[in-house]
This record gives sequence, structure tokens and C-alpha cells, in this order.
Amino acid sequence: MAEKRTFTMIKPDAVNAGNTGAITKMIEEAGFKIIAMKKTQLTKQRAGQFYEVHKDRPFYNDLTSYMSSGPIIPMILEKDDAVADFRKLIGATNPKEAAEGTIRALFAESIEANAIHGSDSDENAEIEGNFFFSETEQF
Ligand code: IDP
Ligand code: MG
Repeated sequence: MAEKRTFTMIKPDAVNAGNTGAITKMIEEAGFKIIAMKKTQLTKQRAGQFYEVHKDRPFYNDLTSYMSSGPIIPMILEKDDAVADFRKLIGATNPKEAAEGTIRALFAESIEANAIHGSDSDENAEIEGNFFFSETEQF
């Protein structure tokens, strides 16, 4: 079961721009089932915890400020090859390099405010899903 799931969040720029519906539609049309979803906001401290792996990168302080600047929509998604297929659907980190038709190509504002997160491994998908959702919220 775990290897068929991934974790995503629609980031503050995309929520603020009113793109939640369009992005969620693309996710469902690509064959992902939404297992859990909510609207919430991170504190700077919790954003720091989520992105702890990047704590030594030059963009870490800006990233955690941006990620705590407004509401986000975290979701757990299910599909065969969920992690890899979802990374394809969202496109490269830098929207200038993201393939045409991907979520980041369509909706990202910049390399930082890039509309959406996607887990990079089965292990991180589980850790990140559990960061936002309890077991009883996962259907
Ligand atoms: P990913 O989200 O495509 O997996 P990561 O390298 O894991 O990319 O970086 C996490 C997030 O940090 C990115 O989605 C983006 O919001 C931000 N980020 C990554 N690289 C840069 C950068 O060079 N400048 C500013 N922000 C960045
Ligand atoms: Mg990453």
C-alpha cells in the first residue's frame, strides 16, 4: 500500500492565486485518488521542520518564510507508481525548465514559489503524509 501513495501540498502562491481547483482537477484527471486533503497554514518553525533536509542551503530561510506566508493544501494521493508519476505531473523545480503542460509550467511563479510539492521517494511520502495527517484522516 505505502509504495502506491505520495504526498503533495499546493503551496501558498497557488492557493492565493485561486488555482486550487484547477490543480486538484489536473491531479484527479491524471488518475490520482485523493486519500486525505485539508487547508492549513504552517508556522515558520514547522515549515523549517518540513524542509529540514535543506537547512544548509542558501534559500532555506526564504523558503520557510514563503511556505508559512499563507494557507496550503496538503494531500495524500494514491495511484500505481504514485511518487514517480506525480513528479512527472508537476515538472521540474524551476518552472522555466518544467515540461509543457506540467503543473509547475502552468502555475508556478518562480523557482521558489513553484505552486506545488511532490515527495521524492516512497519513504519521504510516508513521513510527509504523517507530518500533516493522522491515520484516521486517511481514507
Ligand atoms: P522539489 O520541490 O522539486 O523537490 P527541492 O530541491 O526539494 O525541489 O527544493 C524544495 C523547494 O525549495 C522547491 O520546491 C522550491 O520551492 C525551493 N527551492 C529549491 N531550489 C531553490 C532555489 O534555488 N532558490 C529558491 N528556492 C528554491
Ligand atoms: Mg524535494
